[in-house]
Amino acid sequence: MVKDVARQLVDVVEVTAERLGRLDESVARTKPAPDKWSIQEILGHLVDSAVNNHQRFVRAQLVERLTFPKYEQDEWIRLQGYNESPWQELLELWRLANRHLAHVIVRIPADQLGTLCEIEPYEPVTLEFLIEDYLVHLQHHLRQVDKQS
Ligand code: NI
Repeated sequence: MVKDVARQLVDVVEVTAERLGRLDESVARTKPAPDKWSIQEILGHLVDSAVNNHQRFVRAQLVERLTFPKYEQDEWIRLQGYNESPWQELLELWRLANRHLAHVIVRIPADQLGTLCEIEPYEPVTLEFLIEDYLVHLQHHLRQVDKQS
């Protein structure tokens, strides 16, 4: 149920933001290896995921079938300089972007959840799948953050 996803989303971001808020900025910015993301960069990637999915979740309700570009994740991180963002601001941006997304998700009418969404170059999936997968992706990266903090 997407309403469960929305509830879990709020719970997980509140608990995580509280915990990561106590993390030292220098730890958040440490890259475990030159080609690996720091905690800040992972959070930045999750902001990118939130803003892209925000667009998908709203746009999918306005069309018969959604076609939307993917985002080039490493390039997005590099271009936005996430490792130089103020840590507390980035964390707050992430927390609030997700709270808003939860607010959007609970308002999607049930009959819209089957709308097909094609995120190029992948096969089309339903809006419901995108919403569920959004949380799975977020949790995957939070486990990565756990290991690095
Ligand atoms: Ni990812």
